[in-house]
Amino acid sequence: MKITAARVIVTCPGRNFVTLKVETDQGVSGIGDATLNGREKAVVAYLEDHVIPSLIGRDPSRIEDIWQFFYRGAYWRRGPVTMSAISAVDTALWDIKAKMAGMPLYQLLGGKSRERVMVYGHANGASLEETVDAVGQYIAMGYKAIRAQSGIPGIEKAYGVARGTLHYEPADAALPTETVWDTPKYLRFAPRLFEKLRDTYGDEPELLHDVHHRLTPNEAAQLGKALEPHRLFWMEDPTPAENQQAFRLIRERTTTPLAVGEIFDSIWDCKDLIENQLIDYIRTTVLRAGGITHLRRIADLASLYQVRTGSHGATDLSPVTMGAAVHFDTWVPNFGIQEYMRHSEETDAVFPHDYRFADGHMHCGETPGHGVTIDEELAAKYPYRPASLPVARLEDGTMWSW
Ligand code: GCO
Ligand code: MG
Repeated sequence: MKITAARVIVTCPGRNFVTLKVETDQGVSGIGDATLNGREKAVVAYLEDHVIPSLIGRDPSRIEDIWQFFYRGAYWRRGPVTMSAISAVDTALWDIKAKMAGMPLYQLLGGKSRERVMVYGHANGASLEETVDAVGQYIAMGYKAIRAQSGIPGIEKAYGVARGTLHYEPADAALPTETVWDTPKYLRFAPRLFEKLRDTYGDEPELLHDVHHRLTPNEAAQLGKALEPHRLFWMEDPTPAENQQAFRLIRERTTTPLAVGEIFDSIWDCKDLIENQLIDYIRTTVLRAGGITHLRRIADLASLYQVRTGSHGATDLSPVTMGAAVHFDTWVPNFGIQEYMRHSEETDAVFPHDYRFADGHMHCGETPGHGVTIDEELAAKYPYRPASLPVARLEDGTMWSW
């Protein structure tokens, strides 16, 4: 069996997506997601100039060897551009292998560990009251787990809050939007939000919150402690994780569960956090962390330390990632939860898929492969539009983590 062609499809049905399509001499093809929000063209160039020429003519069934060729063989290892490209190749090859076997992807991985996959949705509002209402709407839609982000009095454009009724979409302008951040205002406000949510909806709904790398380890510990009475499912990205040991300072001071990893691209980014049991959930994805092949290694390492998975699933990850992720989640023994932000109708039409939401859970479907395809004719109707993620500054002008 041989790979005869591979090409990159860029489309913008409301937001940009980069998809790799791999074709074979057996008439079977597979697709992988290579979208890197705000840096899409860098991955397109990496794939077209440095990956595809070496892919043509290879045997697509040799998934592991191809992974090693592009990772170990590249000399310049890791980084989001390289790893998003490798992930797309890997996802497309697993899709092909599963189609050749006539099996849904989860079967190839080892079969079902569960019947359905719990997901969490994003509720947000411009004020505390609006956010409380938004959480109620998610409960009414059947969600068992909800992430709550709210506008903060005195802070303009807080992270995670949609403008108008749109789905939250941070890449909102060609050049980065400048936002302002104020930690003391946030630390005073956030515990009040979760107190109100528990008062309103009781103990049952799982509540999550994303700090988006804004706090120092000590501030994060303060927040974690203040949130303990409200029993969060997790507090996400409380501090930047370049220094993995920073999490020890948080861990020693609070029992609020910690989740990290949406920007990690290899097992090395997770190693100290997992081995030292500094986190509860690892958020690496099929898309960013080297595809199914590498994500499986991360999950296996995590399982040794009772760390569970909680893969990133924002709208900048295409339905191709969501499809592959739901198969992975259906198999992985140490599954925790899956993030699920709904895509726009335009996006769902470009990427017909088999996964299905029902009663707060996702079902992966039984179609051979990962169950997601691309309508190339429709995709061509939505040309690429430059869009960047915002940046953040403190009120005095200091650049801060967004
Ligand atoms: C999340 C994330 C996203 C990111 C986005 C960046 O937890 O879903 O933090 O909202 O900001 O994926 O591209
Ligand atoms: Mg996040």
